[in-house]
Amino acid sequence: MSRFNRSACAGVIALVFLAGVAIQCTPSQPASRRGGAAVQSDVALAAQKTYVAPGDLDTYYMFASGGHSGQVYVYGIPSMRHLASIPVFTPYPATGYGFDDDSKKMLGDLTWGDVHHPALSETKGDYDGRWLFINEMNGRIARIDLRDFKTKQILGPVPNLHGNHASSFVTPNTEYAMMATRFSRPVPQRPVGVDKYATEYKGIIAGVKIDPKSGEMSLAWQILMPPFDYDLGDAGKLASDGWMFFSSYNSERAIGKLEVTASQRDQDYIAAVDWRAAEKAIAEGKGDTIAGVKVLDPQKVPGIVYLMPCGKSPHGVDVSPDGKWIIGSGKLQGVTTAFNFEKMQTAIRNKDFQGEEDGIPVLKYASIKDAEVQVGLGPLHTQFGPDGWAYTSLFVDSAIAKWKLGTWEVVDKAPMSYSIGHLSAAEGDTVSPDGNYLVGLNKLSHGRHLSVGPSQPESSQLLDITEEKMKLLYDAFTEPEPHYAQIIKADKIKTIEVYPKEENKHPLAIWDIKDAGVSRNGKKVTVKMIVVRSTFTPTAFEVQAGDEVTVAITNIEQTTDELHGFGLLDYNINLVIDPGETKTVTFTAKKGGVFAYYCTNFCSALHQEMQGYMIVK
Ligand code: RUQ
Ligand code: CUA
Repeated sequence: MSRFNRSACAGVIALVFLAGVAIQCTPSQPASRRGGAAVQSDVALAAQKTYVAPGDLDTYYMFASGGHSGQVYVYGIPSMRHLASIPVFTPYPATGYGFDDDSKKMLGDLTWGDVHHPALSETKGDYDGRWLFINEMNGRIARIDLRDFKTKQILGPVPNLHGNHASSFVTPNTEYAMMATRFSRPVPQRPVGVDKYATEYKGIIAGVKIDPKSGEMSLAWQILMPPFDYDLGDAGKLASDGWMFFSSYNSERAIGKLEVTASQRDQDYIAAVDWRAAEKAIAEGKGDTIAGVKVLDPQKVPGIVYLMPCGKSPHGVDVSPDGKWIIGSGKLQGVTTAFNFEKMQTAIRNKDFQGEEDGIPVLKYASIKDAEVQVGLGPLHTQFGPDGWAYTSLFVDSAIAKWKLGTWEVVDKAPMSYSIGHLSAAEGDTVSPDGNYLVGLNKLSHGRHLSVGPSQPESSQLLDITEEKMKLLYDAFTEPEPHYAQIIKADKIKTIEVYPKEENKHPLAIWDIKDAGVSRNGKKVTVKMIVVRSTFTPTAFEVQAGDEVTVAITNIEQTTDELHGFGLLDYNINLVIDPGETKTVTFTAKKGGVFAYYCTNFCSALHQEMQGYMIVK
C-alpha cells in the first residue's frame, strides 16, 4: 500500500472511532471518496492530515526554541511528534552533554541559558540545512551542526551587550548572525546609577561573522545605540539585502515600571542597519575599541543606521519574502504597518527626516509606510506563505490573521488556544515560503490537556494553510518556553548516523583493545578506554587519591544506534559516546575506595553486564 493510502486509511479508522460511526475502510479508495458525513467532518480530515503511520516519516522538521530550558526541541510535522532534544546552554544527562571535557568547557560557568530565536543557515535566502544558530539572553549565540544535531560552538558572553534578545537572525547567505541589547547599560560596563539611564546607558547592535565553510562564528562589529530595549530582528532579503531591522521599545529612555513609564509616547522605533556600510567602516578603521571589540558610534560614522518610527512598543519585525516590505507594529495596536523599503531608501536619499536620536536620523513615518493593515488586536509576529499571503499572530485577540501583501486585505482569522506569541510557517521566513503548515506557539494551554499540576506545558497548534480558510489540525503540548520556531523541508537535512572512523582525529582515540590501558605522568593519569558491545576495556583501573585522571573513551562501533554510556558513580560523571566518537572527562580522584562505572545507554542483551571498577588507593 502506498504511504498515502496507508496513512489515509489509518486516519479514517482513528476518526471513525471518535465519531462513533462504523465505516469500512477499503484501502484501495482514498478517504475523501469513501463518503459518509463523519468521514467528511473536520475531525476526520484533521486526523488524516496529521496521521503519520508507524514507520512513515514526517515531511518537515520543526526546530523550536526551548526558552529558559536552554535547549532546542525538534518536532516532526505534520505529526507534531517530539523527535529530539538538543542541549545547547544546559547540561543534559541523556546525551552526556555538559559532563565531558569539551562540552563542559563550551558551557563555561553558566549552566543555564534563555534561548529565543533559532535561525537556520541560508543560501540565497533559502534554508540550506547546514547549521542552526540560536541566541541566549546571557549575551551568547550557539551553532548546532545539522549533520549530527550537536552543539559545536558557543560564542560569548559578548562584551558590552546585555540581554541578547534580538538575535540570532541570519542574513540571506549566512554572512552574519545578529545580536542586540534588550537591557541597556553603561558601555564600557561600570557601576552608574539608573538615574543616569537616559544619557549614560547604551544599547548595542552587533554583527557576528560566520565562516562560510566551517560555520565558525566571530564577533565582527558593534554599533553604539540609544538606550532603547532592542527586541526582535530580521534581515533584509532580495530587494532589501544588505540591511538588518531591529524593533525596539522604550524610546522614552525610562526606568522603573516600564509597563507605564515606557508606554508614554505613541511611537517607538525600528532600527535599520546598513550592515555592508558597517562592515566597510570597520575595514576603514573607524571603530573605537571598547572592551576589546570594535564599536561604531553613529555620531562619528553617519549612514550606518536609521530609525523608522513604528506604533508604540513594537515586538516582531518581519521582512516579506521579496524583501520589499518590513512588517512591524505596536503590540497594543489593532493594525500592523507595512513599511516600503524603496520609500525608505528614497527618504534616506532626500534626508526626509522627522528628527534624530543621539545623532541617528529618524525617517518620516508618512513617507515610508505603505499601509496599516487591520489585522486585529495585539499583533506580534508575521510569517509568510506563497502568493503574497501573510499570517500575523495576535496576542490580545488570541488568534492568527491571514492577509495579503499589496492589497492589504484581511481574509481569515483562526482562534488560538491560548495567547499566541510567535508563529512559524513552513519555510515561512525565507524568499520562497512553502505554505502547507503553520504552527501557533501559544503561551498558555490551560484546560486542553490532562492536568499535570501547576507547572503546565505550553501549547503548539498545527494549522492547515493550503486552503482559503485556515484549519486547526492538532494540539501539541510542548516544553517551556516556545518562543520562535522554524520549519524546514525534511529532505534538506543530511544527517550521519555514525562518525566515520577516518574522520576521528582525536589525539586520545584508540581502535584496538591492545592500546587500551593506564599511563602516568607524575600526578597525571590517562586511561585510554574502548567501549564496544558489551564491555569496557579496561574493565578495571587503579589510580592514587589526588591524581588528576583523564578517561578517554572511544566507541569503536560503526553501527547505527550503538551508543554506549559511561556513568561513574559518586563522581558526578556521565558520558554518552556515539558510534565512532571519542570523549574525555578529567577529574581529581578525591574520594578513596572502589567506584563502579557502567553503561547507561541500552546497547545489547548483555548491556547490564557492561560494567567496571575504578579503584582509588
Ligand atoms: S519573543 S512572543 Cu522572545 Cu521572540 Cu516574541
Ligand atoms: Cu553499552 Cu549499554
